[in-house]
Amino acid sequence: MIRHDGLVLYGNDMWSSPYVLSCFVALREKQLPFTLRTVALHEGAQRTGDYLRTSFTGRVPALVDGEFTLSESSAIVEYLEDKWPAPAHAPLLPPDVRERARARQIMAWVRSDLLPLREERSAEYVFFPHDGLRPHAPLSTRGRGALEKLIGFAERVVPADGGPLFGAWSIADTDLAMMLQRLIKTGEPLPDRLRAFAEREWRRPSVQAYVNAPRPAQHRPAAI
Ligand SMILES: N[C@@H](CCC(=O)N[C@@H](CS)C(=O)NCC(=O)O)C(=O)O
Repeated sequence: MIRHDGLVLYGNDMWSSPYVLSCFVALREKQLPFTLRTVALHEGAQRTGDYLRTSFTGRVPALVDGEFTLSESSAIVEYLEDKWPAPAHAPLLPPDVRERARARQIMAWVRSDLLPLREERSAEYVFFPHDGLRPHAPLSTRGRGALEKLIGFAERVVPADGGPLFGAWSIADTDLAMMLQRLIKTGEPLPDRLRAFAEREWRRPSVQAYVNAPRPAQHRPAAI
């Protein structure tokens, strides 16, 4: 039997990282017991020797599985999927090889594109009350371009009923919903189908466990 009692997930102490969210949801969906340890990014704790011995990148998330450590959220998700596969554990990716590839396409895309949107509609607006945050300015031309790209892409992949992207839940649903929540929480109009998709995904218990985690009342930005 594979041991999995040493799992530790490192996340930021503000609980506002979309990348940690993805790994947290993956662990919860697989029903793997784990400890979440927080790293104070605003104090630069990710750049100290202690954390750098655990994390290859000096960023969150990082996963510790016994002697093994891993950074990069998509690598962590894939590791969990490989080590604790379906049917013994809930799948994180669709069973069909092409749908798995398409799910990975979405995962890679939300992590590598839409930078102006990620900057101008930061994840803090999703996880913190807005009265403690710098008010968000209207989107710049680049930000609006990224918004239009996101909506156009999402309209191609979200089913008409706003249900899961590949017939059953996958971690790509969480990743895409996180990106759409940046718009919902900052009052941008969204097509009904996309709003329904993102709000349904947000009600998922594994996502709610992250959304409702006890976090500091006041957001403190990361040092970088
Ligand atoms: N590509 C990485 C991105 C991780 C990342 O950017 N983490 C941010 C928090 S959301 C971080 O640790 N920032 C602190 C720093 O870079 O010093 C992943 O998917 O895990």
